[in-house]
Amino acid sequence: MTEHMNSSNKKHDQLEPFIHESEGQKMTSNEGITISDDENSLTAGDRGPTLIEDFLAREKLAHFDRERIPERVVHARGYGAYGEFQLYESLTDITMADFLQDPNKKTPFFVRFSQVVGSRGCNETNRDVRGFSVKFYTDDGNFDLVAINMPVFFIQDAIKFPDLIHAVKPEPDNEFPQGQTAHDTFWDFMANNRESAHMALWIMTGRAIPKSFRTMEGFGVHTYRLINKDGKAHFVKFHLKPTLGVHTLLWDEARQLGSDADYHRRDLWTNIHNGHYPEYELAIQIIKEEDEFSFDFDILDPTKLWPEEDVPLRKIGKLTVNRNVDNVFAETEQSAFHPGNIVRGMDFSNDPLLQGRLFSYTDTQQARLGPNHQQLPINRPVCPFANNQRDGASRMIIDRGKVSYHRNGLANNTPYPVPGTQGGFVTYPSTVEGRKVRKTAASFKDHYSQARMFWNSMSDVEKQQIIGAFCFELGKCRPFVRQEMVDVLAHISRDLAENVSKELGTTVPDVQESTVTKSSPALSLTNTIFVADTLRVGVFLSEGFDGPSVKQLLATLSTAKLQIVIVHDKLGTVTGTEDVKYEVTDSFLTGSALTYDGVLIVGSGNITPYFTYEAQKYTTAIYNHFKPIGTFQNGEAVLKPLHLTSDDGIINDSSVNFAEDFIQAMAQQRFWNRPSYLYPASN
Ligand code: HDD
Repeated sequence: MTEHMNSSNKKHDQLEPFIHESEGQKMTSNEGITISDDENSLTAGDRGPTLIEDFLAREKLAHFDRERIPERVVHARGYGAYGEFQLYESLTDITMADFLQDPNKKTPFFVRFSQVVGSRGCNETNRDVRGFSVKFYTDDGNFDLVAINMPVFFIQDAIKFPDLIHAVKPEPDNEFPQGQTAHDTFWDFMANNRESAHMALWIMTGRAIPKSFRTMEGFGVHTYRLINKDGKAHFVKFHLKPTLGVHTLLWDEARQLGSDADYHRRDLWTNIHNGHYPEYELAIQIIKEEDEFSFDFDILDPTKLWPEEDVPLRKIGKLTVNRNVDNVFAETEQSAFHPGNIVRGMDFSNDPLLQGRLFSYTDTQQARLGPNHQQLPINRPVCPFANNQRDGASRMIIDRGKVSYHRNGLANNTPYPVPGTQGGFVTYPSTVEGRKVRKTAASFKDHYSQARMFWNSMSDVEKQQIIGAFCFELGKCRPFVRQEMVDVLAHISRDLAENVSKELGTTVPDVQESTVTKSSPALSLTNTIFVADTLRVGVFLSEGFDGPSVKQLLATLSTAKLQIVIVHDKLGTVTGTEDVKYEVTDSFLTGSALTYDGVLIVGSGNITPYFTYEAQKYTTAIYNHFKPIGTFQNGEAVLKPLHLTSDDGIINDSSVNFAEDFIQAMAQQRFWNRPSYLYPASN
């Protein structure tokens, strides 16, 4: 039994026999031969050559030589975990999907978060779209929601995907930059493929530099269908909404935090390990089939979103991520997702990007993992499976019996197909008509209206961030490419193009900007959820602090679900009056100001000059990144000499409800009224 064992979870039960413990065992070869010496090769004489007959050394080295498999062609860097999904209310009205019927049923899932561009070892705080793939192990087969953290995509047709990825990957002649979009070929692609205008804005927001996987939304992007038992279909889009809200880094923060390449996986693993289980609500938007043409965009176009104000979200259940993997290679690296993995009660739409994906994912898994990848423990369905497919590399199951064909008499014509009326998967009989053509539908040709709606929906701070991001990204490109992209921006918003041009030395062409005035408030992160749960408070504790009052304060903060990080001059313990002691989590040397969501400076009678110097350095960084600062007892003495120009988000203990006020400030997370240097032209 592993520490994860939970007998009510079918996936955990299924994995258990595959879990292999080496601890406490005698050492053997893979063939089971007991090894007596694992440090010395077999040689001819003490100082002689190694003998080829040394089957133990050969086996060990040859296996090592094959430890790596090809990384994913995109989304190579990723991190996964397990969880359980539970429905809020039955969806029988719109789908037959087994896992969407019974609110009492828990469906296990595996989730993998990823970055699109970088290689397996790239930096996790790079600006990039994030993948959010979920494999639901339903009782009726696997459903994969292969989502990203943005609701739209760069291109409309899958045939362009290789071009997009060639443009965004490191440039082939010199192979840099790694895992980033700030280079010529990417922006040259964006400027010359105008359908990407909407996505260009999304990737310049904070969403492309998420604060953590725990505070990231997921979007299925495409239009799918859900089908009920009467055969009635609805168009749907899938959303995953984090219960902590959507929170992002600032660009400057992302760059500094990048000194820890594992920033996001460390956060996810640690929070799951500590029992702070990330949660996401699964939601759908529904459009009736008869309303397919009622919108000013084509619902099959993946560069368009369905404004939530027009097509409301229906929250249908919750995903709780509650178990780390035992082995990243076996589980996360070998996981294989595919948007074509749908279950009875679902179907695709004609979205040309989705249609192309339906080919590409199985194909890539064959190349990366081989023809039997569905049999790997991580990918196996938890329901029974049987068919006449046989053999191939690394087959894991042992197929008993002579018969591997359909129709047969020898096995009583089994395995047998099940009619749609009795539980078999049936394709929705949508109508298809038309001549074979290679062309973009006229309804796919408006590239600027939703981009403009998105721009209109941003708060001033978000607009500043977008402008700043364009200044950085295009600033890394040659002047020709900068100008190409400013031309695109001018079609969306002249104001945006002018602000970016101010910094880049480009000129704004005289083109008609979009005249769309509509905005969608749901798109602005000012309207996300703000809670204190799991936020990290760096508590700067100096030796000799007032024991009882600090103890009481920190207990209150913990009750509000804040995570306390004790920071001190050095590791070990820090002791206050009445012998109150705390174990130090971070010293000023091992910690990093930007990993705290806020700070609490606790003074004492004997603050050391080193404490003052470091606490001030940290606090300045916290202040410049708009985060809350609390001072307790004479912590004020550390803060005062900094002469901070705004006291917005700075709470001192003269406040009657200090603890509550500080908790509330933590929940608010950023105080934008402070002087802003988000991009050079902003002042
Ligand atoms: Fe893709 C991986 C999401 C368009 C081809 N994609 C991949 C992953 C995610 C997405 C989350 C990581 C899967 C994992 O964790 O293992 N991709 C998307 C979304 C798209 C999209 C939301 C558009 C809305 N993708 C897209 C197109 C193609 C691909 C148009 C090709 C025609 N994607 C792939 C791939 C990958 C992949 C090459 C690489 C590794 C893998 O599939 O398993 O097949």
